[in-house]
Amino acid sequence: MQVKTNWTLAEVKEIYNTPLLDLVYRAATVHRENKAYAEVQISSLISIKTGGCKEDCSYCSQAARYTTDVDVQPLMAIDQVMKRAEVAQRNGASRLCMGAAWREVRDNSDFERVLEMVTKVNDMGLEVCCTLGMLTYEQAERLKNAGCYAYNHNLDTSSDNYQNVITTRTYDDRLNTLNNVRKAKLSVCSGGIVGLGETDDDRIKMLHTLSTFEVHPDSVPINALVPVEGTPLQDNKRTGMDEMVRMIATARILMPKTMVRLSAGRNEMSIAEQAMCFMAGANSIFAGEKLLTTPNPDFDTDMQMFKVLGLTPRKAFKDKKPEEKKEETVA
Ligand code: SAM
Ligand code: DTB
Ligand code: SF4
Repeated sequence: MQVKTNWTLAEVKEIYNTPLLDLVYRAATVHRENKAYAEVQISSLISIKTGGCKEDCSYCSQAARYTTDVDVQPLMAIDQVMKRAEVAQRNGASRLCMGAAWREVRDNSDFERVLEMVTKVNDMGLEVCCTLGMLTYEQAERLKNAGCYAYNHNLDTSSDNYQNVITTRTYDDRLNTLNNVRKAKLSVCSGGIVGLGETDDDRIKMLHTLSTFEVHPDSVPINALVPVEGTPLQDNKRTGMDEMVRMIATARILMPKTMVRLSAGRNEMSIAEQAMCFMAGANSIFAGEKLLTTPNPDFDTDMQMFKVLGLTPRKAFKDKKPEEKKEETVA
């Protein structure tokens, strides 16, 4: 399967604006060229450091400046993380994503502790993903050497809309970290949120940015905004199923080899709504009763859904390591 990285904005727009069922049909056709189309990656999230973040991301329960229900928790002990990792693995997760409410990583004892967690969780046979805020190249390299597999760093929205959502950093800061992550040969995970108050054009532009990276992200999470009381976006209306399906299907067509993750928002979706997302090419989810700070379907509920839909959990490390991956790129 060839991967195209020179999509024009007009091409992305045309795909995105296809009537929904035609779009799903096309995306499903692309997805079925992948022989593992019925496999879904299960990733479990742990918030290893919660709340008290100095950034002003207007969707986030963990920003110190908003009054939300989230209690500030210091960096978790390594044993506690290991216990959570064991439960996730027993429940079928192949990847563990550790999230910290940091603006950026600092070279201090907390980072040393995270590196130790990474090594220990990797030794259990789980793919380790971290999402810790901005990183330098050296920090990305240290994560990689400790056994980290992937790094999540979302663009969230278009560059035009970024300052309406976050003012304490720039889009270029985000792109810069993603560059450091790719250079350190970590698997790149980057996506966005639907329901921030963005326009269709913002969604199209974000997908255009992701799908014209020199190498496509290895995974693209598509989150539906979870409106959190106390944040500026608390009253935003629930994201429609059609909006999630459209984003996922467009991402699948643009980035055929990428894992497209149906991320936050599943707690409010029926099995039928999620089925449309899998049909449209989603092949990864976050499972376990909590995302970082908000509820998510529990493992048993998801296993029942997998049974109904004929989906199977994907095994860890099925992909070649990112450094061994050579894409056939159409220039
Ligand atoms: N602090 C780090 C950062 O910002 O990169 C890592 C943790 S941050 C919580 C990870 C991602 O979670 C954000 O980039 C955003 O895409 C997503 N997220 C946070 N709050 C959300 C919400 N209420 N609804 C949907 N997605 C959310
Ligand atoms: C991603 O794209 N979504 C996850 C993960 N990467 C870190 C986080 C979703 C957070 C939803 C809100 C919360 O639970 O605080
Ligand atoms: Fe902090 Fe990340 Fe939340 Fe932004 S999204 S406030 S950087 S934890």
